Amino acid sequence: MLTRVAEAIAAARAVVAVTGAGISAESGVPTFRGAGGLWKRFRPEQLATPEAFARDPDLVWEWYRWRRAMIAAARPNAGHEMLARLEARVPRFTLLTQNVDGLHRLAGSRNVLELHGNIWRSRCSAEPDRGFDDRSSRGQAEEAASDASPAAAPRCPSCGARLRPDVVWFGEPLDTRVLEAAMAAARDADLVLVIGTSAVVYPVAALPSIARAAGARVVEVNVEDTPLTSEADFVLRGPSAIVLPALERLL
Ligand code: BJW
Repeated sequence: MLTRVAEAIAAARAVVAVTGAGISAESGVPTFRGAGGLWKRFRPEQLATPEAFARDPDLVWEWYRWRRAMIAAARPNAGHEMLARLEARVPRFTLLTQNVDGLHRLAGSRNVLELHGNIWRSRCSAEPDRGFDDRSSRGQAEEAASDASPAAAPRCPSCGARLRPDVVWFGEPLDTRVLEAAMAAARDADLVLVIGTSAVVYPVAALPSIARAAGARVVEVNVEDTPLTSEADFVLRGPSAIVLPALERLL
């Protein structure tokens, strides 16, 4: 199976990788669903919806600061690194990620579309176009927060409204331009690698089917079955930090 997938990659002109939380699991970043997943311990409707933020922005920020601390300590793993190298080997390669952890770029991937945003950015809840990069030591968002209590939701330095993490919560639309670019890449692909996602969150979960309907072959890399498994042309069962480098050795 691994050899046939390697041959399909070698023959492809346009490859799309769709990644989810599972690719970062071996970097120590918890997934959302399944054993040890965040949604086993936390309720999405209390933390990852616009209503939750309106109700208790301090609680939401506490959760995101805790996750930022975990992600700050994480390094890209062999799976992220393989995809970064693959980009250089394939004529057209697009990485579509649901992950907000930024580990793909840290691994060296360049053509990355972050469909659910990035945990290191925040933006004004009143004026969404006003965004902040909080990664560089203490960003403006953190500065603003420290004026109040360290646990409080930070405020926009320009207008005083609350800042929010620049991620996509349930019930919110994905950035139209990013989603359209992702759909165009999916339609253009000869081969789609779907890696470490439970494939239950839409619209991203529909991208492999969109690609397949346009003629692409679909490869799933996951430690367990997902709703996508039955329509995948190839299924590589195992941890992505093991499976992806093994695949690369056959290229
Ligand atoms: C490994 C591994 C290893 C582990 N190696 N593998 C159509 C049908 C039904 C519902 C909807 C629909 N359209 C929209 C909806 C509603 C909703 C939705 O999809 N709900 C479903 C859950 C039912 N979608 C939305 O609300 C989206 N918005 C939207 O559609 O807007 C429409 C709209 C238009 C106009 C106006 C208004 C609205 C937004 C979705 C946002 C999702 N947000 C989150 C949080 C992001 C921020 C944050 O991180 O805090 O995104 S939820 C969470 O799930 C996160 C993830 O990106 C996302 C997907 O999870 P993922 O990555 O798949 O992780 P897991 O944990 O689920 O799976 C991990 C996998 O890895 C497992 O399979 C493991 O087996 C595997 N694994 N170790 C390989 N080592």
